[in-house]
Amino acid sequence: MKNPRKPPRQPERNSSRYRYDILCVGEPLYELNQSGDDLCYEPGFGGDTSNCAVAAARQGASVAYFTALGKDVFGREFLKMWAREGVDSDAVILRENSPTGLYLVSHGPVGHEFTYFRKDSAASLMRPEEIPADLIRNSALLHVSGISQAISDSASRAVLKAIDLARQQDVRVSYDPNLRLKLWPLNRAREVIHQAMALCDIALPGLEDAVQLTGLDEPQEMVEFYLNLGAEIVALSLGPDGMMLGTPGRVEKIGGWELKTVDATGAGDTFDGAFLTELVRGRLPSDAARYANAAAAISTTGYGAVSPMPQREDVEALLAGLVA
Ligand code: KDG
Repeated sequence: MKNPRKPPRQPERNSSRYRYDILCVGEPLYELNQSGDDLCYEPGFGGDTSNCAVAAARQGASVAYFTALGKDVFGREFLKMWAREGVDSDAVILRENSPTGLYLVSHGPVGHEFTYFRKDSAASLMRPEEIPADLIRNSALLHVSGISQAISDSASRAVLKAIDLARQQDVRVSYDPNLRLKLWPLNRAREVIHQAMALCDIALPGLEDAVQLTGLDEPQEMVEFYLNLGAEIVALSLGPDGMMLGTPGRVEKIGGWELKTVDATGAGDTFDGAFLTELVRGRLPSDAARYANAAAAISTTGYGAVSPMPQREDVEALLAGLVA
């Protein structure tokens, strides 16, 4: 059954009600990314919702992030990185005795593989009562993900509390399933993710995740599945082939870009941040999708989740045909 919802509302940028265009909630992970064939790992920043926050800030959105960090070197590096990127982290909780999560990205013939060191991390201890209600009320849009819910039961409930507060305050909600089967089994993931996505306005699944979560074969059917679940806008990412966009009564394919990919880590998060920024700026979903496809393509041309993310001028140059 389609969930009952309020009439669609475009988030208004810079209206007096909202201090932030986008608030992201989840777990940042310090990143070590294999930069060549040998065991040489370059430091960087990851964590899907933090990636989305940075991508949005680079496109000009006003962004806040909420999580918990350890009082450790990686936690301090995240605070410095968000400050450099213009992502507000004032509400981030610092925990004395729990670490900031870490992951390795290794590259092989079938693409990238993640190895996590995040058990009992500061973010995984997130509890519903820690969710900052004021921050949600002051944001036009809340963005969360399946990873934000996979890291622990209490974090999962915290995400549901954030969604609930957003709905009460008429704040739009976007959700990327970001299925990570190293974190939880498929059946549990499907149940939790679809329960949450039924409460969201914007669904941002990737094709491989949607195949597993919906059990469907055709992208068009997957888009319809998420529209029926309750989203007003579904952006199904098809990787280099672009994306399939669903809005009530219309499903269309929007082509992608073939740039020289070296590492696709964070490309989906870059898509999310760019797409949400453009929606918040009042652009049509199809224009937002074209823009976000270009941003995501650029993000695959360098190693790491965050460092190759484009600034707005890079995306506009690609769209204008100024870059091959
Ligand atoms: O989408 C990229 C993220 O998956 C990566 O940065 C790490 O958040 C991460 C995770 O938990 O896999």
